[in-house]
Amino acid sequence: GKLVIATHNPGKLAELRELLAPYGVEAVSAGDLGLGEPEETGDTFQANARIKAQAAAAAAQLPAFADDSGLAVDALDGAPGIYSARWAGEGKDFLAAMTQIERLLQERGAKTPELRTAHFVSALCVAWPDGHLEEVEGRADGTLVWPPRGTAGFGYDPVFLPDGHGRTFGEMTSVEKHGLPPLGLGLSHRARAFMKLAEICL
Ligand code: ITT
Repeated sequence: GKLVIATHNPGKLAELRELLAPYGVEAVSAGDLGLGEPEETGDTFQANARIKAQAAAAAAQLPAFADDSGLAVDALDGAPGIYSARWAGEGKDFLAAMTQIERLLQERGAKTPELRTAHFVSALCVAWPDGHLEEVEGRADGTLVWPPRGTAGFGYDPVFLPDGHGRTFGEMTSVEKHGLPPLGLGLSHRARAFMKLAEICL
């Protein structure tokens, strides 16, 4: 059937399309449908994913798939967290957001990898027009490097070195970042969440 991908983030959209590709669903983006962006008033990733999926499902009268995600830095008490997009400001200046994180880490004397741990979270929600919901969450653990490395991916990818790997997400192809079988057991937060969702409803 047809599915709305309820995101206006091009990097996310590309990854979600790739993840969905093997399942033969016809995916149309919120942008293509001219859907607006609901206010993300939730205080968790899951709550915001639900807000986005339900708004798109109601507006399009189709099942809708949303991702709410972000980077949580341990030494910064989990910031930027659900505010990861907003930290980059209206201009989507992720270099500025990464520089700000680094400045705060330096202020806290976070020099060794053990003091620079962080994780990405992806909350995925599929909402149907009849009110049915499926919700899952995935997580990827790693450390933050400085300066940024690589130009692949989006957002905070160039500073995130996933545990057990020598390259940042910014230095990986999207296929490597997903790390799905047969290449791995799921690497990125989004791919890990997606694997759970696929088991439930794809
Ligand atoms: P939509 O709400 O339209 O989906 P958004 O960018 O506003 O787009 P979020 O509110 O979920 O989405 O913000 C998540 C931010 O966290 C996003 O802007 C990214 O910069 C960052 N982020 C999430 N997943 C990431 C990933 O895989 N790699 C790098 N950064 C990521």
